[in-house]
Amino acid sequence: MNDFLPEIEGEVASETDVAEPPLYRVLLLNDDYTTMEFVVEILKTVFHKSVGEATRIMFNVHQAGVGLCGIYAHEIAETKVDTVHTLSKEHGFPLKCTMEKE
Ligand code: TYC
Repeated sequence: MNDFLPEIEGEVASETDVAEPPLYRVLLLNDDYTTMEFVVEILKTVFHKSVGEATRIMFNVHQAGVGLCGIYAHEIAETKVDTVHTLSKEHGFPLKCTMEKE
């Protein structure tokens, strides 16, 4: 027996035994004051979207009221939401962002 390795009894762990961290949708909310250019810039810089994808998401939020920016682990989602709010305030916009469990 190898004293340095833990003894494993029973079956080999299957993929379903491995705990997956919960994921969170980060959503952008529409408002009447934030400029379309600023929202596209946020989607490019904070969410790493291409210009085309950022523009598509921005128009989707503008029309539907809410839209998906990305899906992340809890701490990353929280940081994205905080960054959006900090940048929005710095630029004098009321842009809001939320997160919800997948
Ligand atoms: N509705 C804004 C306008 O007409 C644009 C906008 C889009 C604002 C998406 C916020 O999440 C948003 N200037």
